Amino acid sequence: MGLPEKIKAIEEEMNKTQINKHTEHHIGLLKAKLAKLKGELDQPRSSNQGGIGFEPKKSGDCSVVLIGLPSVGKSTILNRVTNAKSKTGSYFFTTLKVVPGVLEYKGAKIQLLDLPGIISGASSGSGRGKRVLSVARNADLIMLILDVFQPAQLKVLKKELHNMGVRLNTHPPDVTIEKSSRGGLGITSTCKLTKLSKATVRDILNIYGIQHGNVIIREDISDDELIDVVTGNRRYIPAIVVLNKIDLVNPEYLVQVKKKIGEEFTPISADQKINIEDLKELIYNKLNFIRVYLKPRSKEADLEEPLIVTAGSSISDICTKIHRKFSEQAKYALVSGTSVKFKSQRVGKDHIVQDQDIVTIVT
Ligand SMILES: Nc1nc2c(ncn2[C@@H]2O[C@H](COP(=O)(O)OP(=O)(O)OP(=O)(O)O)[C@@H](O)[C@H]2O)c(=O)[nH]1
Ligand SMILES: [Mg+2]
Repeated sequence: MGLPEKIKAIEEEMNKTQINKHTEHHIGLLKAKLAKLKGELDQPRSSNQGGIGFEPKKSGDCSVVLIGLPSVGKSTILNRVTNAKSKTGSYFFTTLKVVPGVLEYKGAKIQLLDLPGIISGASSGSGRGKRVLSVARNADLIMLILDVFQPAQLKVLKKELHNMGVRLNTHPPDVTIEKSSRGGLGITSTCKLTKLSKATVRDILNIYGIQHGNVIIREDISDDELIDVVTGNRRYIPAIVVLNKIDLVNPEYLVQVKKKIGEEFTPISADQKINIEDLKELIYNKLNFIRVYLKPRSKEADLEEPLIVTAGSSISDICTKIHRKFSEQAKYALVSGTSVKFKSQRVGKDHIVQDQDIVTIVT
């Protein structure tokens, strides 16, 4: 049996199995086997998936992608919020490759990437859809763009991204796995596990060839989340939902859509310039930027042009941002601001900075 047949066989078995307390363990193992096989299926192909126009150069402080079905208005949005001129049209698949644009906002340079539209099944095909979704894997923020008349497209977008290993608006499960060469598997949980048993944890890890080591589980995870941890190539990315073309509907209609979508979204009209400034503000806020002022030794700090980094950045991250190899040369830093107790406090490279800190890197 080849990989695709093995995958199909497991999927069929999963469909046949009723989900209840007795089959939980069995289902968990099937899921793990399926995830492992799917990972194997993707491996040899992933190396040459790029192709012209699909490996955008990262520029600016971070990158944001626009994902949506064809003709929902992705290119119109890009043109509206950035300096770009991406082709738009009233027919499907107007955009055929990645088109970058830059949004300058509050001192940050945010790269937005307009992408070709994806359709249901994109993640399992071998065509362009998969390449589009791989671009999303490297984003700092994903914008899920919906047509005002098709709010149900949100489910399609989420499913396709999920199949590509992208987890939206959530953090990596708080689980550590330390492998060793013998001694069996020690499984400790610091909280009550209500969604899977330790026996299931053990068997799922066995499927991935982990027989010895220590596992510490610090939150009430599901079998899917454990599989995400063992698989290791999942991307945890913040996302926003944007509902475009609201110029075509009345406010009552929007209330109905709100009920259907069941989560926060930003209603806009790229064409009629409605809520565009709110959208820019939301993008900026979601990226969680902070400003850091660099101060050369024995000179004044540059308060005009802050360095923009994401919240949670360390001195080391700042060095890398200044220059790729700068972190190796840096020894420590002198910091003034809310992240320290004293002015010009000496800190190590793993010190986490806060908004408006003044930083001197010492090499
Ligand atoms: N009424 C209205 N039409 C819009 C709006 N935004 C975009 N459109 C129209 O919708 C059509 C599709 O817009 P595009 O920006 O090309 O859509 P796209 O998502 O980039 O499409 P693909 O590249 O084919 O995936 C065009 O005819 C736009 O003029 C809007 O806010 N309101
Ligand atoms: Mg387009």
